Amino acid sequence: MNQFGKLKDFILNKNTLEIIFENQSGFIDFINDKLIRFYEKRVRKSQIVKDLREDIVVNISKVDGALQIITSQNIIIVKDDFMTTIYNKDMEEILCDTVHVQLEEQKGNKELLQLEGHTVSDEKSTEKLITKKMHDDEVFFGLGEESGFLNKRGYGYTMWNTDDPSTHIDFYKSLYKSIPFFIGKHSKFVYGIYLDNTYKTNFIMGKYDPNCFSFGYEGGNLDYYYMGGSSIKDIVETYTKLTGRHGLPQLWTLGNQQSRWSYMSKEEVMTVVNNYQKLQIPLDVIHLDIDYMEDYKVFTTSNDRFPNFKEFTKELALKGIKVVTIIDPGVKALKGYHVYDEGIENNFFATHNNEIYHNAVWPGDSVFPAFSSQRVRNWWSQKAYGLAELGVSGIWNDMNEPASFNGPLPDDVMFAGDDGEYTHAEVHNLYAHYMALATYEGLKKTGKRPYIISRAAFSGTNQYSTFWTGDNQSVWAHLQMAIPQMCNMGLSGLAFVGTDIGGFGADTTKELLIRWVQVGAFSPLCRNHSALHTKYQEPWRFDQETIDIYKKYIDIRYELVDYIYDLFYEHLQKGYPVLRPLVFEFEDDEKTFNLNDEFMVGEFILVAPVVMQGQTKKMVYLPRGGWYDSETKEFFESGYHIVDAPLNKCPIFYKAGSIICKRPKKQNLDGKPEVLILEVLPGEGKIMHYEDDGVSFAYEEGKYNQYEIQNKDGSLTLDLVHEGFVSTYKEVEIRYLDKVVRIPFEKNFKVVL
Ligand code: MIG
Repeated sequence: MNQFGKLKDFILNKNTLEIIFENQSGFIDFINDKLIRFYEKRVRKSQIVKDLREDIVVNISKVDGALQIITSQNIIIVKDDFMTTIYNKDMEEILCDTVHVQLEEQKGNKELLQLEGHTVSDEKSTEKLITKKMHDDEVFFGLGEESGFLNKRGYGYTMWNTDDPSTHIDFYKSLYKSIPFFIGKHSKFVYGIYLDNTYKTNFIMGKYDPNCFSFGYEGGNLDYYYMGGSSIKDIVETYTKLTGRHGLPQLWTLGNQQSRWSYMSKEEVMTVVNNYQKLQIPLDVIHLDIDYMEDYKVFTTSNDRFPNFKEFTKELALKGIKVVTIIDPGVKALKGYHVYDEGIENNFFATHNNEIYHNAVWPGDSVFPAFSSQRVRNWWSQKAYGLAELGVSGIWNDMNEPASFNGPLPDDVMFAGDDGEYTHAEVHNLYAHYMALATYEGLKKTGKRPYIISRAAFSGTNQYSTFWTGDNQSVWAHLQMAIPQMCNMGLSGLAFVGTDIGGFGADTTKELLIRWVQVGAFSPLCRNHSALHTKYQEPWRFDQETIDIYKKYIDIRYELVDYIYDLFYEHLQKGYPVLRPLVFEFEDDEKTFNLNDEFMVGEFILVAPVVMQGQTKKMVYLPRGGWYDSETKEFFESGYHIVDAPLNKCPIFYKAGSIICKRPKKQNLDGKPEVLILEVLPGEGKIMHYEDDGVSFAYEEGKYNQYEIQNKDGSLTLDLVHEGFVSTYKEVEIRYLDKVVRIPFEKNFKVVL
């Protein structure tokens, strides 16, 4: 692309370098040691990134008609047409602009371009491409929830939030979420790229041309961030600092959640809850799908099916159960319906050719709030707060791509914004983002940490919401895909994620449900959900064995809730995901690069689930260091092992040196435990254990405790390193292989194991 032309001159103004080319200027911001932004002048400022600028020193000189830029970490060469190469200090190449040879050769070959996922129209292709050299050993991770495998090399994706109800398969180009961020890794280098552009963007990771990968944008401006560092952890830390992290969740949101499209009445819900309690399978949350509403009108409740809604939520609260209700963005176009009337009166809805834009969703003829405007968000947040006043504890945002039944919204549907009006082309990918923000602002008025579950997302939406992967199916391929999907979401800043346990569409089987809960119990979001007209899939819908195994894994989940909660605190501090691929912990081990059927929860727990029908043995790869079977405490060296995995066993390993915080089993997460259980394995390890009220924002004022716990030289020490909360702990139980020690809880102690 000759967008920029010959390099002429440059101006350095603090951290910003303007490079004057013959056609237009290109800019580089040296934000900090790990973050460099490449861009052209934007029409509108970014709606996503945070300002992380620090004072740093750069040296610039002109060498042979190119610019040579020296920073504390890198040497960067910029040539004509803004062609840029980033090196380390020893002039080893990390990332290098190149020409997309095949694309250049095939100019005019519409078919190839289209195959690669680029938009080609007869008049003009609006896509602009950035193409980089792909190294032979280069692998790619990230890009959010896209389908397929952990390593994205050889695949292509389009970032355009999409609700496509057909079965999600490997070569799917777009799912519900758009996260234009990836991690590249080759030889000894690792880097991240975030393309800060909300229009439709394409990421073609060496799909056709083995020498290069490219990312392109179909509107807006060139604007991307290069993240450097020495590890994937560094890159994820920087990316999540740039786009935001999830705050601490309320503790109960880590509990078991049961959903169905739909539980059709109060009685049905009560039966589900009573069954759970009778079977003593822990449960904290019931989700209500669209049929709790009156005619699918958002912010109404059906008097027939759920009379006296407030009493209903109160009754459930007494049983220790929280209610989450679904909310769709589409507002039924019906005079006399208050949400519609208020929206019309105040111009809250999107327009097309200066008329209110209509499409159809569940309520039939519907209109779409312009969440990109603060006025609209204020209004919507009041409505969300209204639900909280009815005793609703969390909101489930569905259909927020936005989905529409009468064809897609035209590109020139207009949405009000805080920075002028936006076209649908520009703001489509942010629709869910702003809807989540509005919902967040509403639920925050309760003083509690908002719980929102969203289907669609953009980079940064994770500050307000948790996510599920939308409409999977009850097929083994989707259980298999759940693992790389959740791993890549975690690497892409989405910390609180899960898949519909048992699968949403189609009929699940006993075996599939069991294998799925063995994954779901370790997913940050643990929810069983299924579609209308499919087989019911609560744990008791099969046989006693299913109940027993389901209970076993939900019990394990509840024991591990504090371990998981600690990981959310770690996420807030460093941006690390709760559920992570092995490559996140062992990136120098190439056997982890394409490992799609194992994952880690934090640094200590390795989960190796069976994801194949009929399998009762599992080939497990264990990276360096020793590992212990979580049930038998049998020791395993690193390497490949074939382990037993009968239906009632998901192979789980604790890393040598692990300290795993557990709590006694209970039916739900109300109240705080009095016993701190520490499961300790031989070796060396260290954790920060975090304790607070699990509900409010008081932790932001320091009202929490933090304990440093160390496992070293055959002893275990605990030290209170931050005190701001009255601990409920009275006792500590230390489990060390087959030994159990109980001691009174103290703020500092040392126990010889
Ligand atoms: O067009 O609300 O992904 O979880 O049960 C289907 C009904 C609409 C899609 C969601 C699914 C939910 C369903 N919804």
